[in-house]
Amino acid sequence: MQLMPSSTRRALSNDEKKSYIAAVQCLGNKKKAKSISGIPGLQSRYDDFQGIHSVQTPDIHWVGHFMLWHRYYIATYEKTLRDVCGYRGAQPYWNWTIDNNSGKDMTQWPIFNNHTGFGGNGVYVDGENPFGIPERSGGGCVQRGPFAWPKWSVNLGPGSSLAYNPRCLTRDFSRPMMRWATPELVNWVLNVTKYEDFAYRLENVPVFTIPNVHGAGHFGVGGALGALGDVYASPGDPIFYLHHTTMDRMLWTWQKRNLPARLYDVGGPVVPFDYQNLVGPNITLSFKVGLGKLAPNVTLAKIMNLQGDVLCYDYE
Ligand SMILES: [Cu+2]
Repeated sequence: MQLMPSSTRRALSNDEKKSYIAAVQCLGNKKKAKSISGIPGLQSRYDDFQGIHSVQTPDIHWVGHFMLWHRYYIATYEKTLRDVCGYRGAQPYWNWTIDNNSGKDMTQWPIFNNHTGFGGNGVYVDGENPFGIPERSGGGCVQRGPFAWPKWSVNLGPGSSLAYNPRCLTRDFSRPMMRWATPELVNWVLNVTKYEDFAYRLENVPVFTIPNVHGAGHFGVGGALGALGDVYASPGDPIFYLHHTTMDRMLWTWQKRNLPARLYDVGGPVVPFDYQNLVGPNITLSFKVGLGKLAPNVTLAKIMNLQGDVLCYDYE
């Protein structure tokens, strides 16, 4: 598989932003982009991506291949936006450190703009907050913008449910969680020599007292009741892809700092949380990741290089 060449940068023009959002909306339209995953109940290509993430969630988080599975996932998503929906631009990333340090209220951040972004917070609703997400401020439906109901519907979840369950996109901003998105924390993740340590630092442990940049995007936006805070169903919020593209960019940044040593360095457990290898081995370059019917299975060796046999893109 060969992806179209693309370069990814922060400052998109309004037209570029709109064309990306239009392509995502197209992917969610079952008439324009009919499901091919074969997972019962799914209707659109967008559902396919959310579905395959949900199905694989127990095998692709807190493992060595977490970042590489998501790399392949996003690259395939970008390819599908191009092939199925005629998208001509690049897959954008959301550099949250810039917004986080801007001094502006989250509602003012460009990514949440109702006209050129993804719309903002959900309306405030009372609800369960089992993990004690601080200062949660929404939780209900996103009211405006391109992903407000009924222009957009989240069709799977909550949690691991794959039953067709169309409902509004929810967000539940937490400013304190978003404050984890600092350049200092990014640098801490990058400042290791082995992939295994990079991957561990990036994902860290799933608690809400130890800052990590992965959690910042998920819980700063998704909070307790928002789609993006749902480990299985989080790709129901299109911001998922911009958040994870930033982390893929971090991985490439880390690789590029010493390509001879890092282009093909992998490690970390096959089994979630098995960092001591008490249950299984570490991943190797011959370990395979897949996306069901959405793309062929590939070995990790094939997706280490952004400009190799399978992938063809770069970051600015
Ligand atoms: Cu994920």
